[in-house]
Amino acid sequence: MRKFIFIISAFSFLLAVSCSNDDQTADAEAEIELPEEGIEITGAWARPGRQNGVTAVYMNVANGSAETDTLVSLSSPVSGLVELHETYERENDMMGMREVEEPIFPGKSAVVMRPGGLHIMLMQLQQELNEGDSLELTVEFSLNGSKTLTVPVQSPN
Ligand SMILES: [Cu+2]
Repeated sequence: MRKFIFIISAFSFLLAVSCSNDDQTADAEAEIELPEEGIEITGAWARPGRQNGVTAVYMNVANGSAETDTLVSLSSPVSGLVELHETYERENDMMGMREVEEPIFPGKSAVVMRPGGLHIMLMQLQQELNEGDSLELTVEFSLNGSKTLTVPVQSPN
């Protein structure tokens, strides 16, 4: 039963991504260069957010090594709780989001986070985040260790 739910959720996630996909984003995905080794994060940005509210961070995670890596933890000084979320389609064409239970980053490939798809959710914001601000985000992988990013706050578009 669990496996069945996983298949369904993976399918609706793909559906959601393909609906919001246009040729331009497909090109952008193809253009992400893999590093020769290790994990490289590019294109990170965050939406503005209110104090005590939530925001989302998007980025490209390119894994140039041959091995699949997994996400161990996420943290940010501006947030009380950080999770990797996926967007999925609920009943009645409503969109929902939920934590990714097994966040994997396959070797020799890139994972793209974007509005309407995968995103890093920052909850319990300790401060207001406006366009032009930036925030620190630490992403820890099991094989590639942790990386602390400075993420610019931008409005979508
Ligand atoms: Cu979310």
